[in-house]
Amino acid sequence: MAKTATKSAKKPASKAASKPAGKPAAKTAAKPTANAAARSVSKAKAKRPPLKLSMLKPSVNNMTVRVFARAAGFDAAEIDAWGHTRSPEYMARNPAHLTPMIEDEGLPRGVLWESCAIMQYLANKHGLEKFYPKAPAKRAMVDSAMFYLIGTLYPYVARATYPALGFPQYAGEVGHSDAHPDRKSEAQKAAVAAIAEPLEVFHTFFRNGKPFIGGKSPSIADIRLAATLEFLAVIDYALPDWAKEYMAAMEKKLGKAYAEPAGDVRGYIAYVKSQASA
Ligand SMILES: N[C@@H](CCC(=O)N[C@@H](CS)C(=O)NCC(=O)O)C(=O)O
Repeated sequence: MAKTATKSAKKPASKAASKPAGKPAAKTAAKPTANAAARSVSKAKAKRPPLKLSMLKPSVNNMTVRVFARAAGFDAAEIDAWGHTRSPEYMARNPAHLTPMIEDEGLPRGVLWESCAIMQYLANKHGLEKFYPKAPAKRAMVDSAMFYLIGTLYPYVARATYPALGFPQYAGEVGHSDAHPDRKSEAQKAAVAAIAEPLEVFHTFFRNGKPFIGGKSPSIADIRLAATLEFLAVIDYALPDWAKEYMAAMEKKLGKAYAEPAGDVRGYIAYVKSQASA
């Protein structure tokens, strides 16, 4: 399932890598800054060591790590990888050509991709128990929520939103085929309908009456979930009240650490929506 999510998520950026999809993306990402790392320091005094992060601004996979880096107080040097993920230099380091990607000397291959793995690694390395509890049982629930998201919820979200976002879907799917537009529309609607069940699981099972999956404060699973739900705005998905309140609580709790990267995703969505209604 994770493979599915990865494949589905690769596509948009593949396209993005060769052809920027829209104005905000162009604004935010078309100016390649791969060689000119833009410092993005959270307003709060950075307490962690510098972090080199290759990212794409319109992506919720990237938003996840960008929010975490800010919330955890890393001094993140964000490198806009727009248009560079398939370059020989990038692929020499990261043959999966994916973002987000961090560079860290402590890693066997010097780099790490996959948003959840990055947050787990950084939390482990720097003892950030607030975001990723150490106790095995508590940690297992955070891991379970993240795997469930990547393996089950995200593929539905991708199939439901990528057509509207202008991102291609992955090989083998109706949306990727040359099927009649009606068939593609049916497939998209089926994916939209499928979102409700896993969404409810996050609410009833993982949150289980608590404000966040992590309890009183957001865990890395909460950051991953809230960022993922941001994409649903592109299809005006009717989020249940609890989910709206949950996202608002995430933003309130994390402040600019959440709002700043979310602003890039929201800006992209606003742009594609304005294009669709033009
Ligand atoms: N499951 C991965 C998905 C990562 C991913 O698909 N990244 C896309 C952007 S959303 C990417 O960088 N694609 C670039 C490419 O394929 O060239 C994660 O959570 O980090």
